[in-house]
Amino acid sequence: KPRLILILGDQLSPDIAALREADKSRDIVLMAEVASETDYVPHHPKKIAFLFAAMRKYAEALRADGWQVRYTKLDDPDNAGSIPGEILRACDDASTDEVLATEPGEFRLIAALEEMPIPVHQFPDDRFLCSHADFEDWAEGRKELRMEWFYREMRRKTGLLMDGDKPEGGKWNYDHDNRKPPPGSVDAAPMHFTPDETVEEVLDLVGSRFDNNFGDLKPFWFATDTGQARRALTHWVKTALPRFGDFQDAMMKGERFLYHSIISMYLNAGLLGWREVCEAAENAYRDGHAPLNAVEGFIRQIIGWREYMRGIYFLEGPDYMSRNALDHTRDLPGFYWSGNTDMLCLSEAITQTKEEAYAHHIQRLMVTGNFALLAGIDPHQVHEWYLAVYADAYEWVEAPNVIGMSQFADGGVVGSKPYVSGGNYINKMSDYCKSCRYSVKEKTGEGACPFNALYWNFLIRHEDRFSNNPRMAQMYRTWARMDEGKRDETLTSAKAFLEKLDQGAKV
Ligand code: FAD
Ligand code: DLZ
Ligand code: SF4
Repeated sequence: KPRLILILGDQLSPDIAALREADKSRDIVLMAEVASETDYVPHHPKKIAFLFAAMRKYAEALRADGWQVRYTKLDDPDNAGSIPGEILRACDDASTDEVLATEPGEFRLIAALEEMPIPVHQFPDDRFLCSHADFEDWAEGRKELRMEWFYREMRRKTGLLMDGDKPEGGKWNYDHDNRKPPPGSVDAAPMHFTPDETVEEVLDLVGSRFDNNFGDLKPFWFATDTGQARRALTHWVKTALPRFGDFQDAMMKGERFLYHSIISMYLNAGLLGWREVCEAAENAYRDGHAPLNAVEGFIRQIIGWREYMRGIYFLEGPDYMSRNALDHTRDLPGFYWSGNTDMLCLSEAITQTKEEAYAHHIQRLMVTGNFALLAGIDPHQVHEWYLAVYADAYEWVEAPNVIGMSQFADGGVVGSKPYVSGGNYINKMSDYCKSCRYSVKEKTGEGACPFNALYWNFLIRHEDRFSNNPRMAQMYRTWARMDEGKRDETLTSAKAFLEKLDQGAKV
């Protein structure tokens, strides 16, 4: 009898583990668009459309390669509405009870497969460089799980940018060169793809079913198969990688992509693999096309941060998403769903998120993330927002970035200090402040940049926890030196702002 081979929406790699175990002549590949996956958070319509289009094209490619594929569309009247439901229905129809899967990237779905009335064999997802066991070994006995040490091991393991057993150029990390303020103009743009018939069909479906979700469905220009994603990668390496490093942390009004690669959604869904991506970048360096600071910075994001975040998610376990080390309870402000705020940095980041299902790292960390942390927003609500609104968001990568790196809700597993800043940092790294209603130079009062007073308010609120942190001591000394009137004014200013926020007034 046949076996069912489950392939999820973010498992669209040609060599995904469960498929490698399968027998083309007898087994049936099972893929399903289901409400339980589209609705666990209100995903951005572009994200849903991207995944459905990529799933449908992947299924077509398997069929063309001789596989038998059972594909359930979302509007199929018999759709069981969940992955377990679709497995059971398919088992019934094919008179089988043998199911092979690749381990999902989310505890919720792993548990759902484990709890099925029939056994579902889950193979490890070996599309990653570091297995769960390897990460556990690395973490074992360490007081601090520093990404930098993990990254160096990954460099040695892969041989990427290595010169024998030494790092290329003599240093492991060239981040110091990667902090330039925004350039005068940007001479790069991600490759756009015109929707084909499959994409158009999906756009119709998503447009009618998810019209109420946050986010614009059109224009839709993402790559939706491996061939296209590879073209997008090649285009980026040629046109933008050389300047990626320099402007990695910069933000610019109206410039949504700068020199970023815009490949995270392709990597996370399986259209691209980490190795081909890193090798493309390394080759550009070896050919003299891109400088070391750009290529090292990029490779570090992929074999360092991306793998490290996945390791943390699986190491920490399912309760990670409900951690709230700083006891933050304020509701997520309504403007996260509209962009309707006078704070220009936030309105830029949120508006582009609405239109593109994308914001780059510093926007996510130092604008939307920083504000939520300073304002004391409930980290679980912040987590659900990020999981919904970005085309690249899956819990294994989103949660360690949000709960850990951005909100410090894990109490310091990912970061040794919280990523908070006043308006100064944003002003240094962007050109936003000069067109903002608020004045970044002013520290208190109605017209002052809200980040300024909120920053001190955060530090004082959490003085017990952070004043002994050597990396933050300097800021507490600065506070102590401020005259008392100024300190009172600062805290009063923060309080007035937060009251306005709580009343739902426009800020
Ligand atoms: P580039 O800047 O070109 O970087 C290259 C690649 O490196 C990315 O495609 C990505 O695969 C990888 N990468 C870079 N930083 C990270 C990181 N911190 N963690 C994991 N991979 C990284 N990334 C996601 O893929 N999914 C998420 O849901 C997600 N949520 C985030 C939430 C917050 C609060 C923060 C601060 C970061 C988050 N990131 C997430 C990481 C990062 O912002 C995105 O990977 C990046 O912006 C994607 O754009 P890009 O492809 O243009 O990346
Ligand atoms: C994100 C997502 C969405 C929106 N829809 C589907 C779907 O209909 N079918 C499917 O197989 N997968 C979908 N996914 C991806 C899953 O949510 C993802 O596999 C898990 O969250 C594990 O990472
Ligand atoms: Fe953002 Fe403050 Fe700058 Fe306005 S002044 S853009 S709120 S940092």
